[in-house]
Amino acid sequence: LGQTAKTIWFTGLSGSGKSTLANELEKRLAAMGKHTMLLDGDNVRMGLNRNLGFREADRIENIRRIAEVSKLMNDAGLIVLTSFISPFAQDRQNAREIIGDAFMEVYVSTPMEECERRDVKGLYKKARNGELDHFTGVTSPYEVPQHADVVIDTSKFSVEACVDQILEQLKNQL
Ligand code: GGZ
Repeated sequence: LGQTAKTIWFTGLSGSGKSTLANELEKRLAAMGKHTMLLDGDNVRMGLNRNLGFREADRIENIRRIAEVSKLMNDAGLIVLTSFISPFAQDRQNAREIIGDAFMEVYVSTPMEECERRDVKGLYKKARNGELDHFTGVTSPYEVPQHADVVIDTSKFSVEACVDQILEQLKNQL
């Protein structure tokens, strides 16, 4: 394909803006002639991982499978973008080891208050009301990344500016 494989691994709370940034980055990469694959809840949790929920063991297995699939797609030469909360540091570390040098971690650091204010799907409200168990940030932990390659707060910058920041980091690596 004449391109260097990468996995751009987005992590952050529900509502932080991971999928918005991943989708916009994918468009920008496509415009540069790059071949990409975006993995998110819609295409992974509905299919390959449909037997997994949100308990700790299920999240661990969710992320493990996504890392292995990303690795396979990198081997096929694709630039992979993954958009999952991936709340546990150990699992992100395992993903980094599975994927190797191609791995790039993007921490979408939008504060919890802003994610909860957005509450696009009403899930924070449900979690607060006790209608949704194991909800990240409310009744399930999110371990803040200590070694992210890029850290972006979507409450401070436009989508375009956030994507520019990621592309700046990717520059010379593609
Ligand atoms: C967290 C949940 C939950 C619970 C459903 N906790 O904002 P969304 O809706 O579109 O994205 C969230 C998505 C999280 O799935 P991931 O595969 O990214 O999670 S993990 O990486 O931790 O395995 C949210 C929705 O699923 N959702 N229930 N209890 N998010």
